[in-house]
Amino acid sequence: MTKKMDRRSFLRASGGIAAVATVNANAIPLVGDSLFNDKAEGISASHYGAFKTGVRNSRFEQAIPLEGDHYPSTMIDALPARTYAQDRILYPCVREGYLKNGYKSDKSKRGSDKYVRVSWETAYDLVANEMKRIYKDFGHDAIYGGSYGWFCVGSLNNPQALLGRMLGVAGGYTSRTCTYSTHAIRQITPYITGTDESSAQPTVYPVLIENTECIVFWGADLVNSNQIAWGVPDHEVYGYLKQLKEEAKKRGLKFYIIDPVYNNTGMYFDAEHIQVRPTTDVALMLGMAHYLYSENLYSKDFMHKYTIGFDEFKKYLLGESEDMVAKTPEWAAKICGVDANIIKMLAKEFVSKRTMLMGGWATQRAHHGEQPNWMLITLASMIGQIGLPGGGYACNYHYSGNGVPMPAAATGNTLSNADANAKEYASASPGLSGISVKSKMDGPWKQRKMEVIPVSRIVECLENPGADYNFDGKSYKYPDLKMAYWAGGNPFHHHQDRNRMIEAWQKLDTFVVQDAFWTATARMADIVLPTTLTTERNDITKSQSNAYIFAMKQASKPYGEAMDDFDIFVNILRRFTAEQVLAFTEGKTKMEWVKSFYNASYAKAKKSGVVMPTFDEFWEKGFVYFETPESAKKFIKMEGFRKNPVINRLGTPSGKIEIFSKKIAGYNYKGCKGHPMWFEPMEWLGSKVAKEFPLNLISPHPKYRLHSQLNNTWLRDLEEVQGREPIWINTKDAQKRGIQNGDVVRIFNKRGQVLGGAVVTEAIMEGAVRMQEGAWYDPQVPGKIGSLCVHGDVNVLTPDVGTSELAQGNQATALVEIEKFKGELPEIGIFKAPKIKGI
Ligand SMILES: Nc1nc2c(c(=O)[nH]1)N[C@H]1C(S)=C(S)[C@@H](COP(=O)(O)OP(=O)(O)OC[C@H]3O[C@@H](n4cnc5c(=O)[nH]c(N)nc54)[C@H](O)[C@@H]3O)O[C@H]1N2
Ligand SMILES: Nc1nc2c(c(=O)[nH]1)N[C@H]1C(S)=C(S)[C@@H](COP(=O)(O)OP(=O)(O)OC[C@H]3O[C@@H](n4cnc5c(=O)[nH]c(N)nc54)[C@H](O)[C@@H]3O)O[C@H]1N2
Ligand SMILES: [Mo]
Repeated sequence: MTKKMDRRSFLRASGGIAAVATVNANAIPLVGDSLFNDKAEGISASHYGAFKTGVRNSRFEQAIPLEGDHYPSTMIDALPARTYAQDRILYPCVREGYLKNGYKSDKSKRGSDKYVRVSWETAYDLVANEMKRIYKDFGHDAIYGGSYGWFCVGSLNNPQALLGRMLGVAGGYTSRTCTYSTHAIRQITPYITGTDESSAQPTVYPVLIENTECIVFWGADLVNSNQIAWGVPDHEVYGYLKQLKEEAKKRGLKFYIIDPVYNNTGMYFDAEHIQVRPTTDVALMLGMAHYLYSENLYSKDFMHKYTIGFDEFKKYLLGESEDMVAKTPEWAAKICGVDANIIKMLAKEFVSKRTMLMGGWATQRAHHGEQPNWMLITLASMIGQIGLPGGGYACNYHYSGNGVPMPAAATGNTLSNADANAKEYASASPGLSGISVKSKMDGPWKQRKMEVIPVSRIVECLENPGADYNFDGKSYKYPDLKMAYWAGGNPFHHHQDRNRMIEAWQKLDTFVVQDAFWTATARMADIVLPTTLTTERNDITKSQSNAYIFAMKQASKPYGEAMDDFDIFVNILRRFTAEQVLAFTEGKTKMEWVKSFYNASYAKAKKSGVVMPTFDEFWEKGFVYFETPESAKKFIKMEGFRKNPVINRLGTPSGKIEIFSKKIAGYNYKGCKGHPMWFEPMEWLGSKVAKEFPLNLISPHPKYRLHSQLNNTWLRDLEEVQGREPIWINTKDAQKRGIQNGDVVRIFNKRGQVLGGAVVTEAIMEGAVRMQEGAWYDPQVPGKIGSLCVHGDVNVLTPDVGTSELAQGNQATALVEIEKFKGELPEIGIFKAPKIKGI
């Protein structure tokens, strides 16, 4: 019998090892009270935060943020509503034409065909038989299982990792590399600084609060996008943002926002708005660089000691190479729309104050998106404050609470948030999150087969089977895909150029979708499999900050016939062999897996001298909390490199910041050369296309959704205009078109057309319009290519063209025209489940 452990015995002095955090049972946040609870108190977690579950009549009716959540997000409140949304998938369904004719069905019927309810047994048979046919006739790489997307948190029920594991065990598949978030930045920055700058740890906030004099939000909306995290957020970052704001009052800390939009962060900090035309930031930075150089204001010492290749870049900057044009502030002003005198003022200010440049990711989600981050690092180098307290740059303050001091994962919290943001090909490999299973796969499966494509090239791959393409210095061949299996992502939201995509998708014999809701993606599937939501199953996860491990306890029964992703995959493998089932489950039940993840952390913690509660104690309490060591509050990005660039050389060939990269120059790419450059994007306000489509649309991340998630709840009411996704338009642009605030408008270009609700505002600059990503695609004529999307899916309008041969990344901007919508307003149909035969 285990004696109930004294809480204090969890507490342990760090024993002189500063980096080791402790488990602190006393500092544990209590949870708020539920209004109603008819069962044992539950706790669960999400990308929006951890919460306590309020249950009544066996229904999950309330999500109460944990007290440990410093600034709970509104999105948490909508979790019960989404559980019982009208568009939840109740039963496995098959498209009528597919049920009759299988893989020989008429694929142009996808989107318009009826669905038929089938039993789970029939659904499993259909999936397994089709996989077997494809393996036999076409080989493993004909099945696409990349399945990108923001599935719910949970170390066990990670559908993407589980799908990879199932397909790996069954016979292999084609997966993906990169993410829609960081496609260009994560490909280019390792060449420049030796690190993927999208995930590199930035200088922590306490250091900024003490030292920084000027903060630049450069296409970064910290106040909005920190609401969510890839793991579970505790929103501690908002406390630091508040301190920064207070600091500004005390000692004149200055804030700039460089953005076409006066975004949430600009407003919060009352920042000075520099209106830059979309996708022209590189020109703006070049203008600053030219001024710093010609006025002799830049740090020669830094350039000399810590960078290479300034000479090659300088020739370009001064107009002595490439286009032979000097990149003066006046040159830049014509492109980016910022007055030359302001460009000079900014450059002078940044170099004379302790300045932190905070870059976001929208600038790299554009044609030639490799350039902005390279140029930002070049500019920061010229400013010369990299590695100093509060100066330099970072490209991820806007994301997942980065910049908040946190306990190192070495303290025992080994649970992983990995996989969808997999860094290398290898880490996209099958494996339950939190544990590597590769080494455990014995038998015939150890030759697990997996190919990859860059994630955003999926449509190009479908259109060009067998074709060669360039990526990151090498040439590859697109596989000939026959089947795609999606679990935990929403490609008919996240991918660009919807109409082209619908046509390309017809190339697939079979499309399987596993989701909880009738998303636009599910409605394009041949086989639809309903999954549980997190509050309907048991799991375990950690906070993004490493400060917590959370128990995720089932609050209500699975809705309809929904099954856990894990069980769906086991049942498919049962159609293969018992050995394969065992390779997948390793003989463990789901709860045994959950326990094993906890125990792995427990063992690791013990090694570093931290005693965690036993699994049973943890499960009862609902969480473990690790304290942040003082040392973590002092972290300065690249401090070591600055102090000693020889010992702490960067992971680049030269060991320094590469303003010129011999490697990249050697690839001889048209769209990415040896140093950062201004390339004209395919569509921008200065291009020919702008004559016909004169407004530059940008598509940032939504305030009241996680991409498309939660759009099927009352959160829509907080923003929508006449039931349509809002589109922000400047007063002058609206006037020219006779558009008033609150009008329904039609937004169109050569790729397609959508309806939106006009928000006429000065918060967006003239010439630009803004529509958030993630509104559900709702074609007036379902399945029809070119049909008007009546709800406002921005990806009907965006182009699907890679950033360049280097990163092959996705874009999020486009040129469009807008007119007032006349005629009868079409109804929104996407949030009701389709009519299903057999019910
Ligand atoms: N125009 C434009 N497009 C963009 C962007 C942009 O800025 N502009 N941003 C891009 C970026 S950065 C991203 S990350 C992508 C996001 O694209 P996605 O991650 O694909 O979008 P989500 O809406 O989060 O889709 C997640 C889906 O997983 C389902 N799901 C959740 N939990 C589970 C589960 O446990 N099991 C199963 N089987 N399913 C589950 C949800 O119901 C939902 O349908 O969009 C990209 N697209
Ligand atoms: N609430 C909420 N938070 C989220 C998400 C969500 O869906 N909802 N998604 C999460 C995910 S997956 C990701 S990848 C991150 C995304 O993080 P980001 O990619 O950084 O976020 P975005 O909202 O796309 O863009 C940030 C800012 O860039 C501006 N911008 C757009 N184009 C340009 C340009 O050409 N130049 C300049 N200077 N600025 C420009 C936008 O107006 C916006 O203010 O956010 C994460 N956080
Ligand atoms: Mo993302």
